[in-house]
Amino acid sequence: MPLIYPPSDFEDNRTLLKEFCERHNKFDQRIVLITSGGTTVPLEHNTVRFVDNFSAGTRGAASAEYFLEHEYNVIFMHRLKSLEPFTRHFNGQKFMDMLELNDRGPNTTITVKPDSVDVLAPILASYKAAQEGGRILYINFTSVSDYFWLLRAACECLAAYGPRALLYLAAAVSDFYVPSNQLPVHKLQSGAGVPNINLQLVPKLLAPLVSLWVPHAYVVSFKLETDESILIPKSRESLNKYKHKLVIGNMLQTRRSKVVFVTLDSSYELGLSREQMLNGMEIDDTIVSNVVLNHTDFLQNHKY
Ligand code: 9Z3
Repeated sequence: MPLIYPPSDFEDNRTLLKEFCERHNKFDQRIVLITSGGTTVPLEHNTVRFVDNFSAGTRGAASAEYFLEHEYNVIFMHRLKSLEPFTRHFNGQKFMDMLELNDRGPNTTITVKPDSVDVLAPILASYKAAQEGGRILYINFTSVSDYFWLLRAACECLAAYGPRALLYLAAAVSDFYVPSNQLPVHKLQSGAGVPNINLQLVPKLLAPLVSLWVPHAYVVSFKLETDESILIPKSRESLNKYKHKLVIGNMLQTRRSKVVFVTLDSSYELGLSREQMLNGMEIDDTIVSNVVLNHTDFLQNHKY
């Protein structure tokens, strides 16, 4: 993995992570590291083109809001320009449509339309509370290599929390990459013919993360599949291999309405009915409540 060169803003992010973790590490405070969004795989050092994936970061951004509600301090490590907690509700034109321009001219004022106040007010209140309490730290990555550097740096800081740290690895991290020494420096030229792109397997960081970096933390990973018949077997395979606590399996097609919680000795499905979805409920709320219950249970039974 091209871990030789850290991203240019790496030291700044490391300082932010360190300060955030130290500031909140008192009494019984819990902390969650959420990874969110996809990662890019650059095809050139001066990157014009890259391989990407579908993830918009909805799962991670929504879950961050619910973890804050459960009194966790949150490190939100996300793909640059993917969805973020709170602002995700006003993506695209939604925000503009909530506003009204009054008295165009020198005395222009802007107000929130009365029927939008009910939507905006609770989200704004939660956003302000999280900001004012300094309870959420936003850190962003773009490429799979940036992601790895930051993940390791975050774990270095989280280790001090022992079992009070929860890792919620929801980012869709690329399984393939082009090694740094095989990347052309400059933009691939079409005149040079069809490029021969040789993708290699990305090493799974879950192995050192679980056994070395945060050995006492509660680690949850996500497993995404498109073939339902392999979802639970693959999730269990991951648990057996990496020895973490929980895999949350989801299908690309149904990830907004159902997931399966897989542990070494059990699996159970969580889902939303059509009616619940029409009422605006989010599966992420249910997922987070259940993860928090499992984490609480783990904390109560934890022995160093
Ligand atoms: C997930 O499975 C997430 O739930 C989604 C969320 C990426 C499906 P959205 O961004 O989607 O809300 O649209 N994340 C993990 C996916 C993944 O790549 N897992 C690896 C694997 O399946 C293991 S770490 O092999």
